[in-house]
Amino acid sequence: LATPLPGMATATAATGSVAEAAAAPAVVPQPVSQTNLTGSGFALTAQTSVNVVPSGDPDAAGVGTYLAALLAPATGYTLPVTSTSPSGSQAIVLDPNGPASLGAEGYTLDSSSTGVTVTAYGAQGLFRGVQTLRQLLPAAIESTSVKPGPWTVAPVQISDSPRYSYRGVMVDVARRYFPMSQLKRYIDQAAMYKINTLHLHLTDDQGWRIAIGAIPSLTTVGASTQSGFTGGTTWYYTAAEYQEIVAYAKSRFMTVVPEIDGPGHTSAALASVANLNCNNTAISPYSGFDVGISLYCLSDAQHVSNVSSFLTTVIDTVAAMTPGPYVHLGGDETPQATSTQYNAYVSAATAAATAKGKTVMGWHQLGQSTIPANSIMQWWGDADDRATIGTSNETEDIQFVRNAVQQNAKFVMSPSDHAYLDMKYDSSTPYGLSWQGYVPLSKAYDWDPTTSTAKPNGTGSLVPADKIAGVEAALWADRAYAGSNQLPTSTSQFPEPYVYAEHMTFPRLPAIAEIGWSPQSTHNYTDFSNRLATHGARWTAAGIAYYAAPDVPWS
Ligand code: TNX
Repeated sequence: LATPLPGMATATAATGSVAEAAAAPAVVPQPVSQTNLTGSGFALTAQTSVNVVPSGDPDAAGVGTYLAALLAPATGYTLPVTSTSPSGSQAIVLDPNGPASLGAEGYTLDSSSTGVTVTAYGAQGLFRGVQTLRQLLPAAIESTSVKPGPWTVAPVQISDSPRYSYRGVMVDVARRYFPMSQLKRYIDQAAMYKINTLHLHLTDDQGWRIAIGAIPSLTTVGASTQSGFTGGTTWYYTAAEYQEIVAYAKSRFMTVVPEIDGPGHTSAALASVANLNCNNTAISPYSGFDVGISLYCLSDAQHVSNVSSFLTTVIDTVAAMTPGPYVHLGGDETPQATSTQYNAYVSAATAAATAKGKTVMGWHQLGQSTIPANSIMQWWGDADDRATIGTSNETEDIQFVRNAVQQNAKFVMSPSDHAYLDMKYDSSTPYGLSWQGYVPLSKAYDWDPTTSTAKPNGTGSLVPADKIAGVEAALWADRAYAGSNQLPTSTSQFPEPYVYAEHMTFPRLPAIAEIGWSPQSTHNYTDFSNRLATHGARWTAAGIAYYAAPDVPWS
């Protein structure tokens, strides 16, 4: 224990010495239990090895390799990854043979001067524990070039597991195409905060981003636009590229959820395939900024059949490339659809998904129709909807949610007034929208999934707590350009997608991640923002173009 300097001891008398308080590691999301120990911590050196204890889980060794690769750029060390504990040297031990009671993602982490041990029940929990471990090292560990160190792992005992098993982030690659490298970079950044699901919004009015071999026009025509861009080239993921993203996400223990949006948000499809239109004539590709402008033709039996066979081809292709259990069928914003037309879409799309053994996801509007057993609805309503529950002004959104609850659906919570990463932080934010008002960090943090559709009088919940699968932040990209209060006049207003993404995501995604991971009892905005304040230095070291929000006490 360091001796407190004269004159400094009193300020931290309650928690111990100054050195101890200053060293308290700031883990985000907050672990279930964290005890900060005294002592010098573990000194990571060029002699340290990463020891993965042998187990039946073939993915565990990969977590060791991942950790060694994570530590290499800043330390300059090439740490050996071993399966037998080297005698006489200190090691970071990754043990996947922990008790089943840890669950798929839980872990314990013990660090002291003699070593670090992460214990989990399989590889996935080890991977989550490794994300905590990196946060116990100095911020410079995130640097992409060699830094001097020293590399001390703070001494702690942590025992941790997630509140929810679904903790997602959505990327709107339809409005703004993300090059492969930028999508991978985003996956890595989200993994730092224990996000385990990547929802790709692959299709919308402004673009179709996934190659469907049997329908080449979907990409030759449908991928020729973005929000604010058109012509010259096409922007989409080939089947091989999509599978590369799925595999990259899997290596970060992240499941990809592909979204094929419909029956609205379909201009790109309507421009590519003539018989999806009532007049059997393809529309022009759309590169504007509006929503609620399109609908598959579902007004006669022939067109319902056309749409159904189109969706079957698309969903079969996407399902075959997607090892994860979900296909997201959209369902949002269809002002022109009659309920018969809407139901025809849901019936065709869900039949195609369930035929391939996929669990259906959809925006909460999908709940107005008959949905398959075990479907997951994604709530994107807000406090105004909540306020109408049980009143004569009850919104349709609430009625759709109720209908989904009656069908025993589960829910992922993406309340748009908290979890929409495309909302501006404040009036100075260059990008994004503000139809939900501004979403500063405090608002991104200040909500509870169990009450995000609850009755305002507290007499019960519209969505029972045990039907909440988790949370998801949504990075829409309809306004991924500077000066977004006006329509853009020049492509120079469009930053690289990663610049937009990182500005809107950091610091807010860590807030959503903590809502999804940490027990409700730990939620405290002041504590959270004080912890997160120390992560700015990590993002700087990593080269993340984050927004240094003025309401965070960055240190
Ligand atoms: C609403 S939320 C949409 C998107 C827009 C977003 C912009 C939802 C399911 N649909 O089409 O991109 O608002 O904030």
